[in-house]
Amino acid sequence: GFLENVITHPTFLAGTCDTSFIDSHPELFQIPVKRDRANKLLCFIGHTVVNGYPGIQPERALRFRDLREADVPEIHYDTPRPRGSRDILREKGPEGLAQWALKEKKLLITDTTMRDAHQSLMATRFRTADLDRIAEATSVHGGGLFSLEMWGGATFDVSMRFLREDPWERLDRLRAKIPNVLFQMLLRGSNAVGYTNYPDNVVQEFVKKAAESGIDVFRVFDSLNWSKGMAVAMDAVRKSGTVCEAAMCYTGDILDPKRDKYPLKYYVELAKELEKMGAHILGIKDMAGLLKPFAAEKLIKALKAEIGIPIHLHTHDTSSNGGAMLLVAAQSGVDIVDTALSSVSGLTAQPNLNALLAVLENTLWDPKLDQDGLQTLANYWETVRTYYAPFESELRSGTAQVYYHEIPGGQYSNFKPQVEGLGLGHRWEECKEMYRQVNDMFGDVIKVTPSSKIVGDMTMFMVQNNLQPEDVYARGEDLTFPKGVIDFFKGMIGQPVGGFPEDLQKIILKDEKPLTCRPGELLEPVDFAASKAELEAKVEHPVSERDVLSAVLYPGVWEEFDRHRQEFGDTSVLPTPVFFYGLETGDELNVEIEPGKTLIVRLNAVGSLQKDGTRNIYFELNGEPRQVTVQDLS
Ligand code: 3PY
Ligand code: ZN
Repeated sequence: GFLENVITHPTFLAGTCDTSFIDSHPELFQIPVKRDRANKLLCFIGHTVVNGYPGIQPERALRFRDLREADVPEIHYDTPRPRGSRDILREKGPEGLAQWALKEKKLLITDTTMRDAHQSLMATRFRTADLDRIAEATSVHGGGLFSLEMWGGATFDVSMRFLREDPWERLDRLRAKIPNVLFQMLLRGSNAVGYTNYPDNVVQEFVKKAAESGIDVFRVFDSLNWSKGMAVAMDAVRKSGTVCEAAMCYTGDILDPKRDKYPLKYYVELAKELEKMGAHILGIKDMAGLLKPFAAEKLIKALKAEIGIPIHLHTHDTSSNGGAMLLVAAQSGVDIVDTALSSVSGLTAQPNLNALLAVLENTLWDPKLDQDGLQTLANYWETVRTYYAPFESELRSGTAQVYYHEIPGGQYSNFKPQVEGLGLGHRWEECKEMYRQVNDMFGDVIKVTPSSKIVGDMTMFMVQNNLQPEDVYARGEDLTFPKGVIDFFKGMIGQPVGGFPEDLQKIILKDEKPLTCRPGELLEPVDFAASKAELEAKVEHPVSERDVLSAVLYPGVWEEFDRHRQEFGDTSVLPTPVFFYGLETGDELNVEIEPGKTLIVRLNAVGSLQKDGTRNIYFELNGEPRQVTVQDLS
């Protein structure tokens, strides 16, 4: 790279320079870096051309040339951003913001398009490139939204594990373009953005960094509704000066007298407790979409009478009753609701934002948002969604079955491919039935990440091994249960409402003793400085504090992501159609690797398989021929 560039420079070749020539010509250092970057991207594209993208079955892959570029609504560079909810937070602080939300007559709206909608419809696969391109327009046309849910939940893990991009950078890039609307994230209490309890100081450090990086509202929940598992995260949020939205997860059916484990009284007591613990906003997290319209009326009215903080309602439209439920909730006094832009709404995602706005027009609750502008955002996502077709779940219509199996929307689009991956696709109906039975065996638990994953793991274990519940009770001593299930019964993610079913706990733990305290009390705090040094020694380059956090949360995943970044550079700049599907001979593409710097890439030919298992790929880069060699893994 660099040396080549120096030694081919005419002055160097003429032998007329000493080292001061290098000192006075810093561009010698820059040119090869740029070339290196383009080359790395070509290697990545070449790799995808030859081998496809990991996790996409070749028969489900799309073609770059068939995918249309999405229309981005035009925003003039000096169009001022509307004064938004984030300006209110800046002026009034979290308590003032909550008071404002409480007093507003209109229904306040959160848009989940950038987080839960794609988590629930296409396994969290939306890439930063697609989010970034619509960010400015979102800031303008979505300027009247209460918040954008755009981080947390599964996005953190998936962005590193599958998309090979840095979740922190996604946050930076969106924040830079959307200064006016509150950014909201989903935080799984002591499980942070993971699937297991972390030491307290990891949760604290994570919240601190997320707040510094631009998160304004943290929706904190515990997957068993165990308030003890939420306290550390809630305190950290309050300390960071951001908005603490404590959420209780809704399960069962408060209208059904036979489902008496989680009656209205249970939710009212929990809400009061969360308010006492310092919540600025109460979240109701209806992760599976089980809250029926008239149950919502009963719940919201009761809560409004008992608590003094605003209520933010989250649901999933799996049954297709979600829109109706939100209307009843609005009428009953709910303050804020979650919805998604129409083209990524419905089914296992949130109810339709644009449609809700249309029906609230000329009512007391009219959110008075920019309906035409929000339609242009929905149009953008309609095209972008086509890029992600291989990740779509096959659910075609709303289903009343969800009231029976209770699978959360965010799990559904992931669980089905997992079942298929085990070769159990033909037994999908049986899996949903077994999910319900496992829930009964576990004592009717709250099911949301990670408890829902544990129920799912047990379900797949039982279906795969042809076990019925009675088999587990009869010969459980001889079975090796999935690790997550054992940890759950050990108390490693906390204590379920009403405790564990003791007979099953004994069978699963064998002779091990369960915890009854908070796991965070037992986990050793992480020494971040030592972790940083260790990590740098291991990967042989400097890492940021945010990298250290990513690596502490997801050690193996982060390392693989980092290896990708070292080998191919920042591939998040590639448009999605080429990132997933590569190019075919004759295809040409523009890549903006940074503002104002565009590469024009054309694929000219793919060479034949060589003895060493590689192929040469012939590109044109900005009109110049370029060749890379990649391993053919087939
Ligand atoms: C998550 O934790 O990712 C969820 O969306 C739970 O509903
Ligand atoms: Zn959700």
